[in-house]
Amino acid sequence: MAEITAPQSPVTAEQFADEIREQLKYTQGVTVEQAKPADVYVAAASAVRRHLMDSWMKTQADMVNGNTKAVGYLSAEFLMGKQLENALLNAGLTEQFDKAVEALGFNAQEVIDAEYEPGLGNGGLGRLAACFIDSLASLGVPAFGYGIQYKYGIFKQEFDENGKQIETPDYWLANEEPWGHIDYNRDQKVSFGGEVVEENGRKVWKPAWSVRAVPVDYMVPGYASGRVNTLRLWSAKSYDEFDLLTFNKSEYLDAVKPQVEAENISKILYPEDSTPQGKALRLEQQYFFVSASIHDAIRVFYPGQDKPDLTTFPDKINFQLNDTHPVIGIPELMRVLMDEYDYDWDTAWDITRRTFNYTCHTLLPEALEVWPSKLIGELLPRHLEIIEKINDQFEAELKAKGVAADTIKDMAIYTGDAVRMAYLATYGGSHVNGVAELHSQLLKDVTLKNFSDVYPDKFTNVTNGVTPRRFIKLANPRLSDLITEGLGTDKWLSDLELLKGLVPLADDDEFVKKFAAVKQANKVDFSNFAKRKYGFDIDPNTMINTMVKRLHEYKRQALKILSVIADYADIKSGKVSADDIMPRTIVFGAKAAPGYYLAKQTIQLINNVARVINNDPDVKGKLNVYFPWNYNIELAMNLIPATDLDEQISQAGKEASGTGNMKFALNGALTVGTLDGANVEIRERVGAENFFLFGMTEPEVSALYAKGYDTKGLSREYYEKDPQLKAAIDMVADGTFSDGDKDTYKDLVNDWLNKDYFMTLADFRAYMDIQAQIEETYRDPMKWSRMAVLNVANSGYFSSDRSIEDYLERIWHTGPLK
Ligand code: 26M
Repeated sequence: MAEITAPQSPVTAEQFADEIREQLKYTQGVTVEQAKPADVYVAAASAVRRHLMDSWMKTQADMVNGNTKAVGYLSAEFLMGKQLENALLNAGLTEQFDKAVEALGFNAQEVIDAEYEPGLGNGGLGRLAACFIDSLASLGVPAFGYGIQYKYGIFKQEFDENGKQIETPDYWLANEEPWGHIDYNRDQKVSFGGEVVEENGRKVWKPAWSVRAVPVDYMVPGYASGRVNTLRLWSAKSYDEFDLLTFNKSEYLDAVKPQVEAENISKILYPEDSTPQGKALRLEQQYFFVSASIHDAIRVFYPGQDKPDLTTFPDKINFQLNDTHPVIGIPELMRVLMDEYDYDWDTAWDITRRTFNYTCHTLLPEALEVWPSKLIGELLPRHLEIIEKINDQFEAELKAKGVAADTIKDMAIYTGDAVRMAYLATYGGSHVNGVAELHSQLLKDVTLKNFSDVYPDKFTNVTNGVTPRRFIKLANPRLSDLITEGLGTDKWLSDLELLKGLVPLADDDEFVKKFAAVKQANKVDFSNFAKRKYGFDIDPNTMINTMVKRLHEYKRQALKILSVIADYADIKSGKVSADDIMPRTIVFGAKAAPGYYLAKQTIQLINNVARVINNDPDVKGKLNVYFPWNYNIELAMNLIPATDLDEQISQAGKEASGTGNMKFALNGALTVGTLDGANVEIRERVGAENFFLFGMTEPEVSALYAKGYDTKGLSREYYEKDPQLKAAIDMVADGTFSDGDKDTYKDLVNDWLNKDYFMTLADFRAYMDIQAQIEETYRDPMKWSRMAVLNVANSGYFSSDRSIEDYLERIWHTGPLK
């Protein structure tokens, strides 16, 4: 029997059932007989929360009293996923819940499913934040996640009858939400606009308007740590509500206008995840949550003190800036220290610099936020002054270090017209990190080269990771049991490198067969899930080949769909017989930013390729394409464990890390991928022979740009020279996937033939070749499964626990509560 160390609550299933009954009766006012699964969900959630309460309070007390520095993870996004299952696991109540709910006459899965998934993030960056706060709690590190409780999360994606993406609002708070606790007594005032005046030789900011930031607290229970941290999401309320009480103006309806405007600040998550637009509301959101969080941290760590010694602030808490979105926190802390607490500039700067660190999540220059000075000046006039002064000091520092004048100009934080947030973050904090080794290297060599030349010691790498609790234990219980059986312990859930112990089992045919059976059972489950949720008929006896991620040109969903079209064209032309094709089901999941035209065209193309191919009798069911709409955490948790082959095919040098790639490898999918982001490190660890590598490397990509690939239209040569590629593109152009209309995809086709910035065409041949090799391998099931076992066994490094340990050692210099 395996050694089981998972947390166990002392409460019995019967007692837990009683607790649910109590909640139903005394809080919700429904009898068990009247209750629906959604009622039981709310009751169970409230009951679990009660179980976590003591640990939560103790963790907070220890954090304030203790001698361990805390972490404040400042992030505009936390993509948490459903909470109940995770809370039950970490509270040690999973079994009791299952039994209690059955005893009450309900189906456990139905109760779990009744939770509405909060979508307070766009993609990788938001999900990473969620994995990180899980790991911080599981490691017992005192931490706050600080963000925004958007009223509307990422849009719900639907497809219209033409296969086009339709966005509908995600009003996730339409039903009772039992997790967030609104704490009106711990609000903060956040001000905007107005002007800066001189009074008695001091700068005084006279803001024009203020909003009330009200914290909504979510428990973040650690796994097997006994610790429960806090995710504090700010919600914007109007102070004018108070004014309304004494309202006596004539325009009654106009009176609520300011209130509506204030509450707009936390109304909606921006659905763009690159090429940020300089929108005032977005800057308001950023300042809103960052200012409230900084003041909150001061209140938490110096309780009841009017004149706290804030020179110790960086010893109490370090703020991690999750991308540039919270970087306005740097001038804000300067302002707070100087204007609210009377520190001089140099002291304030020293404190600020020791408080912040910055994580960059991109390589695309257009994704680095740059704010127009005019906008900052209107919204935050005092901050603009401070930024200008930071820039003056920075230029003087560079000059003193002997940096050339034109380089200093290139490095400007404040250009006169604009403020470059990545530069402000790099200068204003202690450390800068990228999110995978290749990414961190490219940051030093390209994106932030000048900064790395002047401040080489600031730069470091922390490779991303994912939480094994949600993405193995909860998502893939069968594999979890098999791992525990194979290792003889379940300790791997808090020490994922223990998966290495599975390496010898890759040579044990019995184990490999069990592993294959787990995958097969997961595929059957997924097929049922897809039928229930989407009405799809997925054959679980085909290879499940998945590409899920935001839709971006650089991620190259276009490369995948062109390869499918090429295979289809081969069947239609009789070059290949459908009988010889290895049966495959290709599953896409992707949301496009609402204003991203080519991304939306790609979605439309994929949907129509699916429609045509899935219904063509010539294909004989050998090639199938499905595009479940509204990819989210729930779909990920169902699809990843069922996947045989995962696509990570971004153009080399563009994907900062990727985290889906890690989830798939840990769930025993093989990867077809480029040498990009964390793929590089995954391949190193699982072994080159267990990874399907193809395509140009980053230096090769750079060399091809230097030849003028995108500017001289070189992609057309690839089209002309490769008949299979030509056939595929021609098929898109000739209306095969648009009922004969030749215009539907003309912009997409035009881009491929004349620009193709992300070199889809240049990598096409290599991609087709590797797919042929993949088919050959898949035809040997034992070989494939052995490779998959080795992927699982060697991916323990990609736990977010390891990422957090790297942050602790390299950046935060702190550790668990004592
Ligand atoms: C910025 C300004 C205005 C509106 C939206 C944004 C914005 C929001 C999200 C910009 C970027 C956003 O996310 C970027 C992102 O998800 N990056 C991904 O981060 C992952 C975690 O590090 C990496 O694994 C991915 O490679 C990287 O693309």
